[in-house]
Amino acid sequence: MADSALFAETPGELPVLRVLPTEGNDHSGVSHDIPEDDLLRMHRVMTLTRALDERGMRYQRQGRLGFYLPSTGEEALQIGSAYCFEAEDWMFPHYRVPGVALWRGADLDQMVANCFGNRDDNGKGRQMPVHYTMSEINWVSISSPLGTQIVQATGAARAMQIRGEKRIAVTYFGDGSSSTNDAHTGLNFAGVWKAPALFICNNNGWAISTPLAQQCAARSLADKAVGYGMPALRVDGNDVLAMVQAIREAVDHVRSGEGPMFVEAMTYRIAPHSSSDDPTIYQPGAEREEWQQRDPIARFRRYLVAAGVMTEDETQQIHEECAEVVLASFKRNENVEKPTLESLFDDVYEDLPPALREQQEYLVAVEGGKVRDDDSGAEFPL
Ligand SMILES: Cc1ncc(C[n+]2csc(CCOP(=O)(O)OP(=O)(O)O)c2C)c(N)n1
Ligand SMILES: [Mg+2]
Repeated sequence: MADSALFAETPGELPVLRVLPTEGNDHSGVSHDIPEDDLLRMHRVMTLTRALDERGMRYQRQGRLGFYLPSTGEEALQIGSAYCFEAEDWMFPHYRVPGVALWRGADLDQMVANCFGNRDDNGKGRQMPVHYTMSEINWVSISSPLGTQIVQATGAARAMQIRGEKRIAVTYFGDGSSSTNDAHTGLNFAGVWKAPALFICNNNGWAISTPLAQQCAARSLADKAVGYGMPALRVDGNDVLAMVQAIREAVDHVRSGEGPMFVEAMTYRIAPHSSSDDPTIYQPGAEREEWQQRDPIARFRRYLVAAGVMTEDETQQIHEECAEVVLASFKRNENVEKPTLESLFDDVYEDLPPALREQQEYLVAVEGGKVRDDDSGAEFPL
């Protein structure tokens, strides 16, 4: 990574932990103690995460889905970290880590139902696509406002500490989100309380069109941890085995009661921020292409094949299987009806107050064509 302008390693910075070679086929220096079955499952879930992205973006481009947000190229960061947690730990995620949910056994159909906001969606169509809610895997609902999950993780970790529990709170956030007020508040109080929280900063170099250097002057994001009184690690986020090594070390530290820890995982957003974005307008093309060559799935596959864990043909077969499973789920969910407009008013009050009941009846009447909406075509009042 030293050859990238974005992640130039200046003197004094923490080294970036790496296990797999960035290129080539010399795996003689690779060492780990991960059982073969786990390696295979890691590969499968990384491939499934990619397949979900590919189908989500395609459906959006075909006009069959309103919005999608990919994490393409960031699968190692997700699955390598997810591997290190226990089922009873709590996740406070951002929108760029669906693979963590898949690793924890999330129901793919439920995730796709969220993307369509249909009647099977446990969020009843009230969340943005890719903003999953899955309490059954200890996954807190994703918030669009950046950084809010960081304070939530600190609060939950503090509660776990007071109750004397062994579990930990894990939060994921981007490089841009590390500059929010909530990041400061969450990190600061986790440090003060020595709360069992793990902060994983997904440094993909960009906050939509803002490059890291335009929103943070620190030598590295890991440097920030010093000011909050917690140790930090930097790791190659495109190297799934390095992620396991780094996050294991961090989890051991946090679970032992020594306090929180900060991990800066270095990757690059090779995909658009979302289906609404065109990064070719602002990302240097050569840089993106260079990072596309560092695909974490291809890199892991080179190792798995070289180590005799699987053959090229088997990797291809898994790719096809994952694509099929995802396509079947999209086809199924595409045809599920949307929640009724009326249902927008449910779940807040046990008995709907009269003013809201009136609005509900009005909305239903407008939808049914019984009443003309006088406001239609009016300016949005802002
Ligand atoms: C508080 C807040 N400010 C701005 C936005 C608009 N916004 C949505 S995503 C995003 C970029 C976030 O970048 P980063 O934290 O690096 O995460 P990434 O998208 O790169 O994974 C911005 C500015 C928002 N959702 N919330
Ligand atoms: Mg980012």
